[in-house]
Amino acid sequence: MKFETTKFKHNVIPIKDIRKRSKDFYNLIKKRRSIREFNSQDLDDNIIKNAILAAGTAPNGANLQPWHFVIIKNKKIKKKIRKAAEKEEFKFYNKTAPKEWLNALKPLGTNENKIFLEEAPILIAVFEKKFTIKRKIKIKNYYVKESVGIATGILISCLHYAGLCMLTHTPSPMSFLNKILNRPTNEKPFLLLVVGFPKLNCNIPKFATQKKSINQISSWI
Ligand code: IYR
Repeated sequence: MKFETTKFKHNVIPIKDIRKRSKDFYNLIKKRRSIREFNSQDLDDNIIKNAILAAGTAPNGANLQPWHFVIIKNKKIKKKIRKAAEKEEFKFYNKTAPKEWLNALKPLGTNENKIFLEEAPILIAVFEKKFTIKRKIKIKNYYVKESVGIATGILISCLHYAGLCMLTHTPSPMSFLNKILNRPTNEKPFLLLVVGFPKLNCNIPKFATQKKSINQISSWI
């Protein structure tokens, strides 16, 4: 493909508004919390569609867009995913997880029970594509983890901005998602986003509300 350009149109905003908007965004995003208790209130497809389209604008390696999103609404499939995830999580919590890891998870109070995978109205399985197959030819993708990570961040930000709650769930290993969702082997599950509204009186771990200060997370030189 040859190099062509097109004019960039930037929306110029006065600096005082930029200041305000940066603060507004921080005030909004700092309210995001991972929740694990969902009610079953349905969502319309357009809300999720817009969030997926937003994720698809993420900066990524060579604009090859190495991602695929599967939106799961079907109750039977959610049940299958819950069963398979709980099987893996049981092994994790009772056999394979190192003590150190289990200790790090203690303040979150997580365990192998993943009822939310059935209760939440929407699951979004995010897949990363190490390569793409076009007419039986393998096309390599670049910076796949970075690209899919950024896309997922935008997806989460969009859903939170819209007013929804989420959990980024990462059962390990997640290859059961390929089987259940019928995805090809060039796609690897990146994470499972559980989306919906919190149950009445939904609890969250206090520990997760404590965020590091600006001095702890940044150096200015
Ligand atoms: N995948 C497990 C364990 C887990 C791991 C991390 I790191 C967390 O931040 C939370 C949970 C689970 O989902 O329970």
